[in-house]
Amino acid sequence: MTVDPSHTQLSSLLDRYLRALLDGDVVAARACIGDALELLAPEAVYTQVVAAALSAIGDGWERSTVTIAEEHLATSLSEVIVADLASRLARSRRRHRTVIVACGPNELHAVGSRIVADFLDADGWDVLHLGAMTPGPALAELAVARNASVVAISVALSSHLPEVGKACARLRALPFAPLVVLGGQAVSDEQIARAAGADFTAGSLPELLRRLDERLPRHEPPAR
Ligand code: B12
Repeated sequence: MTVDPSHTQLSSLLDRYLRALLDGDVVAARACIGDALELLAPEAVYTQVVAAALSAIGDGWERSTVTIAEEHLATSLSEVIVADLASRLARSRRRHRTVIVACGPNELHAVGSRIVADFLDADGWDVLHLGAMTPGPALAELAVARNASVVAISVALSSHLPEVGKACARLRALPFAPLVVLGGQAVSDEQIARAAGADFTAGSLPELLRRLDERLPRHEPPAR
């Protein structure tokens, strides 16, 4: 059961969680996530706690109040938390369609792509998650080999967009071209996604699931 949490409750929880991340204290971090799940739906815990904390860590790193070691510790612990949270997502019937999720060429920011992969898996897609720095030719090769319906690429840095554009062009030139979706911090709107050669982007994970479902609807089982 989740209720609308007060701003104060959430911000003190976020402070505790941030402390746990910076201390590298997995027990405390898990306890915070347990408390967050009492206040918020699992989907909201990803955005309002896990991603919000990493964003604060990034700001601290930029201002030199968070060290590189602390940032690495926090990211590594966040990966554990994200893996825990995946089992809390409501699961849908399988779609029998494959989605490849990957970070674009040169892209090391991989936590977001893992979350995208977990949401798609829970929504019934067969997900192949390739993680950081996936070269464009490898992506196209796998899309053919596994007959992928969708390729979702995560891009955090705008400077990576030209190489991502080349990867999109390769995918679109395939005989049975998959839908190509871009997202992540460097893809803040549809125009950026289209300019790079993608079909679309989505401003949130629920929107991603909805738009994919519109383009590739789930096959209904035959009526008895
Ligand atoms: C952790 C981290 C790293 C780690 C990444 C390790 C890893 N295993 O992922 C390391 C240390 C490698 C790193 C390196 C760098 N980083 Co860094 N990093 C971060 C940090 C702190 C957290 C990133 C994160 O995981 N966020 C949480 C996830 C959940 O958020 P997300 O990725 O945005 O994903 C969400 C959405 O965007 C969306 N989404 C993601 N992908 C997709 C895909 C699709 C298809 C869709 C629809 C949606 C979608 O869904 C997710 C869930 O909501 C951010 C701070 C921040 N504000 O995020 C900086 C940050 C992104 N990094 C930054 C920088 C500058 C760098 C470096 C250039 C630093 C350097 N000088 O070396 C390098 C670049 C490395 C590279 N080649 O990619 C800057 C980028 C600024 C900018 N916009 O240019 C940031 C913002 C820090 C800051 N405040 O300055 N970084």
